[in-house]
Amino acid sequence: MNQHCILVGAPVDSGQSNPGCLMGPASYRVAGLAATLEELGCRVSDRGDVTPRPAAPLGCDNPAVHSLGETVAWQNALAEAARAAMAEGFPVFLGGDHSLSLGTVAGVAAHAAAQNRPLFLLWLDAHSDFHTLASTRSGNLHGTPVAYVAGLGGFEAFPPFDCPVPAERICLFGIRSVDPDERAAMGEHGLVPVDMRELDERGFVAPLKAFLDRVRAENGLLHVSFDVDFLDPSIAPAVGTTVPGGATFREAHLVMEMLHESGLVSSLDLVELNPFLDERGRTARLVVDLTASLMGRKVFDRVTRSL
Ligand code: 4U7
Ligand code: MN
Ligand code: MN
Ligand code: MN
Repeated sequence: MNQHCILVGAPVDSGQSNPGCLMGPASYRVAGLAATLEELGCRVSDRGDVTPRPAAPLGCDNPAVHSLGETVAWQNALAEAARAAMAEGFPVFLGGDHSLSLGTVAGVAAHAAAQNRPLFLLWLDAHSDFHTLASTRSGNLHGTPVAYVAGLGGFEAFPPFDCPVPAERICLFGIRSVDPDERAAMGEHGLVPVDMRELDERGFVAPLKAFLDRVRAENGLLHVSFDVDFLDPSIAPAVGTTVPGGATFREAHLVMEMLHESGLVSSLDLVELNPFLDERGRTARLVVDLTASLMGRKVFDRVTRSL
């Protein structure tokens, strides 16, 4: 794989209330992400961490919402960094909590629009992240990025997003925690997630393949947003919002291997790792290994058996 991987650190911690995600980029670097990608034949440029401009305090009608000004400052800085990185190669955004995708997806979408190509979004997550500023009860903005990039109203405090991703180009995959307001909003918007129940019944291959076939048919760009809580907490303890019943080790690698084989992925977020909650770096190392699978490493070489 001769990709030019651009590592962009996004130590965002303002989108939730469990401090520690700001250590994520450092943890991936310590776990050897750059060297791992180089071993696979990628050219790697580590651009260091993005620094937002000083945040102006911002408020909104929902008193639960916190750190709005800070999150908007990150969003602006990351949208700019994402757009620049897309012009150069394959960006890997090292989070940071999931509010960073408010910025990365905005930047990637602007790039796709300039190229006149449709943008598709694969959201690997336990949660649907479909809250608006009005509906969030926790006030944690890492629960809002899908609604924002889908173009829902109720984001007046945020920079306007003029190239929303239509529902049929968004695949929420691995979902097992949806709040009532999110469920209602998804229903109104026509967004049908691929939840864990569906994956239990149909397996991981058929639903993922169906989505990838649509990306290919429309010559789309594909942004993958990988929330570490997509994984089962037994293999990935370093997240603030664990939900039981997540993807196993092999299920997650299979997703990444299929993504590699598709050749369709054009950018990647790695979000929600909280190294403060990790056990001797095992979650960080697992995410590095999953990224390696996405970039072409085979965990198990396929054995051809002759009968
Ligand atoms: B993540 C939650 F209530 N829905 O709004 C909320 F369950 O980026 C969780 O997917 C949001 O980790 C999780 O706070 C956001 C909660
Ligand atoms: Mn999540
Ligand atoms: Mn998320
Ligand atoms: Mn989380």
